[in-house]
Amino acid sequence: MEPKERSIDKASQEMLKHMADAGIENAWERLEQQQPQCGFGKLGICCRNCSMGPCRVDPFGEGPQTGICGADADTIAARNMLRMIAAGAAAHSDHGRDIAHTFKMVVESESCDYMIKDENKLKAVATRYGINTKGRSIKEIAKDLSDVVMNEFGRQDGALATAAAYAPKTRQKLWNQLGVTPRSIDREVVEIMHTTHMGVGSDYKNLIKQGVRCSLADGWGGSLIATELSDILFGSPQPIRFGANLGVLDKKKVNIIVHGHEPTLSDIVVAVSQESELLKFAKEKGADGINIAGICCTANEILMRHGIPVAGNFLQQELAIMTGAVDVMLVDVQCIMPALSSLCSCFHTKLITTSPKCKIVGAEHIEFREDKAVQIARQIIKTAIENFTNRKSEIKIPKITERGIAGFTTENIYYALGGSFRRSYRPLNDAIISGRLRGAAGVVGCNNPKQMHDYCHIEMIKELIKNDVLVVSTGCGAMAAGKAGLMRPEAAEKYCGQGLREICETLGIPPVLHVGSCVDNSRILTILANIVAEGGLGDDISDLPVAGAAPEWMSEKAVSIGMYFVASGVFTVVGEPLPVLGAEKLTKYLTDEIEKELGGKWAFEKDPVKAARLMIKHIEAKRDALGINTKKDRKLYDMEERRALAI
Ligand code: SF4
Ligand code: MSK
Repeated sequence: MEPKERSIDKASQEMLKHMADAGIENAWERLEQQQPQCGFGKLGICCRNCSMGPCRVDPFGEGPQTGICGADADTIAARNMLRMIAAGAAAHSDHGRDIAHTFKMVVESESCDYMIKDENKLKAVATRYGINTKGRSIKEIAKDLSDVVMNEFGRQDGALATAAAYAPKTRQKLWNQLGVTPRSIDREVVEIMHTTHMGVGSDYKNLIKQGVRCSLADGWGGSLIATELSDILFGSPQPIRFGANLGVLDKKKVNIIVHGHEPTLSDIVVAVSQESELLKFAKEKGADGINIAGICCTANEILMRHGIPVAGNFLQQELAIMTGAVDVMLVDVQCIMPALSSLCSCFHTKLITTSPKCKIVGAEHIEFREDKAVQIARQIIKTAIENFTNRKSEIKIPKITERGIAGFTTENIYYALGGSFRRSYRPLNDAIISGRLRGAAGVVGCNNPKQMHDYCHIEMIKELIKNDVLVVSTGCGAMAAGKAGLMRPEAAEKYCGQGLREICETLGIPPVLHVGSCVDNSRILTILANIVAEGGLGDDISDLPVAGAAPEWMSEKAVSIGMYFVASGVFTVVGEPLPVLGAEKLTKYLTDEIEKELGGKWAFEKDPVKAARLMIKHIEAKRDALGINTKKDRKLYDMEERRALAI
């Protein structure tokens, strides 16, 4: 397959050719080696939950229709899906727990390498949980908040305080009625593992109920805690310019790529990298400086807060090493291909793992400890500087970089969408009600070599913004949009329909708003909650003219994310179908019947333009239901009437 058929990204195409010329394999070739992939696995109808199996159900109806224990296709596929949700929710929420531990350390220690950088956000978050902030010191407030969030992971009684503090009341009422209110984060993950054990649950609807509850503990729990505490500790993002793609690597500088998800170490690496002593050491070794760039969501975290450039998204991790210019690939957790180890051994690149949860054979392990963060960051940077002199192969960095604006959050979107003087979602709601904006869509998630790299993200986004749908994006999808120039304000003129273009041009914002990393999908939830609270667009998230999509998803986290969006009332389209198609009743339930219960449902559509049209159709149907699609006569206001509008 030609590079052009694998990726729409020019820099990636260049590196894919370079890889082919060098005879080095990559994820696309390993996908080809896997063909044909197991049909039972794809359809979700194989089970190895006990040693009577593995069992599989014949999708053509000729062979066995149950496993040895009698589990049918719907039970098996539902159990498999639940275990994906459990893994995804655990990954996000364990990330949240790690940040919560760092926060606790800051609260308890007199001096450590971290501090509370955003005191206003601390107070705002504490207030949400009902913590008194008046007349109290920052430490006192932070201590109470730390106790509350720590309790969220292992609480034994009651329900998740975070979901109660952030989700719209109408939604909470519905969850209570349906019995899916999350109780505690760890409990919901554990309960999935119990429920899906051999001989426990076999009613597919009841199984999905637990999947819903666990995913809610992720979105409105673990992920949300990760986002909020990261803002408090590392600073809330503000709109910031950034560069994206492999061209951000610098041949003359020491290049360190941070890759994974957790910002705790990378945030310190960024700060320490500009210390004069380290810069001097780099100079002594012949380098012009120290260049930090990111891959995957660690990149998004430090991009949003420091404007650190993005080297690439998930499928570019191997391509970055191929440049020969990466002195250290520093990884934390999640989305790190084990293949990096053998690939790095072809170059001088040092692969450094830092988490006890993520060790890779062949990588150097420098264990990260929050209480020694600066010391460890310095050690890693020194290792990279020393390794600069070991570069052996030809350096080949594609001269391709795009620029854009990132750093939008639930809080600063007020300003971005309303101008400097109106701290409210009113302008956004009004734009939707007037029809200038038809609605909003979240386009998020990974890359997957089964789909042309970045193609589905970009084509879907273009179709949405052409139809006046504002797009918010996270994760690798956001990076795809950034690399394609869709996060430049100028993109509005080229790609948007008239309504969205006018809004972008008036406010100077891009038509695609970068709202962060995978855990920051919680920002999309809280944006939706704010739109509901602002009023005029129904009483619940399920009333809003919005939709979500993960056109190139691959990670189990995406299944948890998709499920919590559906459970929050959002129509959610994924490219690669969930592995449930071998289970007829379950598929119908997830893509149709579940909407009557939760207000949201799943859809599977690989063609990104067709998928975007499904989303637009849904948005228009919601507008119809709200009664805001009727064309109103233009009204000329006199001054008194204008004052009465109070805008
Ligand atoms: Fe087979 Fe049932 Fe065991 Fe699964 S749990 S492997 S379907 S016997
Ligand atoms: S990094 S989970 S490939 S978005 Fe968050 Fe990208 Fe998906 Fe990993």
